[in-house]
Amino acid sequence: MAEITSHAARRSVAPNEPQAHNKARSERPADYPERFHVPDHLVKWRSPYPEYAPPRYEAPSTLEKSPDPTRFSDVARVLASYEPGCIRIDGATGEPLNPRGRTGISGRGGLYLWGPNHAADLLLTRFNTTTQSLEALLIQRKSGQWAIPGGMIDPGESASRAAMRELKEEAGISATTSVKTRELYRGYVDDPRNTDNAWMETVVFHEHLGDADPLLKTTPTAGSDARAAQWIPLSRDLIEGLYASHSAFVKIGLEELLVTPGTNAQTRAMVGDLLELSPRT
Ligand code: RP5
Repeated sequence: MAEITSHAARRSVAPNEPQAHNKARSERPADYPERFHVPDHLVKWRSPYPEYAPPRYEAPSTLEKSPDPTRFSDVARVLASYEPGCIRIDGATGEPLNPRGRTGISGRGGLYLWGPNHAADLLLTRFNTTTQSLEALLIQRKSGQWAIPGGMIDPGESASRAAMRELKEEAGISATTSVKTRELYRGYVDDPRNTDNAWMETVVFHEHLGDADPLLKTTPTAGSDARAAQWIPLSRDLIEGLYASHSAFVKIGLEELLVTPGTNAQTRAMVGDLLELSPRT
């Protein structure tokens, strides 16, 4: 299996310009308690919120399988974030603080690691010449939401290898050729599992496949924990409904397509429509 080649066209969120998170304070997996209400103006830790009393939650699977100790004070490893300088420790509890602010739940929730939990994602797009539509390879998560293929990075594994492994496990596609993939994004994910003390970060790669790409010879087959895997025509509604921050990742990928030499005129027009851009002259 070929290693993904990263290019410089990478985006990350500067740690001194954090964006708000929304799903991490409004959505939750079925087993999570209800989140303590965090209004927009009280998301940032620096905004005083004396009434803030989030429920503490650690899923049974986290307590059973996490390689981290139950108490953060017993953690020996150094926390590493994809957003340098963003690890802050709460002076009161001694636990790491979510860099985007309050989530309405403390503890690790369903995430195994204190602080950042690292994933890798792979956005594959193509122009379908038969249906004349711009498509993305998507998987349907257990929750029913559509997402780009991706998953947790194993210990010692590179992000690019993890992305290729997840493509195989979730969509049944083996990239056996030299895939030239762009690294689109590296940083925080607005994931419904995030808590005040544990959160998702990811590296997202993107490849726009040409008509003759060997990867197109394989029909996607759902595997691992995916309910379905298929090429789906992109629409604004589909993009907006994607899991966690995947909508933002797809939009970044589409923006990159506009500035990529060789992108055909039909694809450019479709991307412009999806991103609601004015026609280019
Ligand atoms: C998201 O969760 C990441 O972007 C990635 O797609 C996914 C990884 O979690 P699992 O699919 O392994 O649960 O935050």
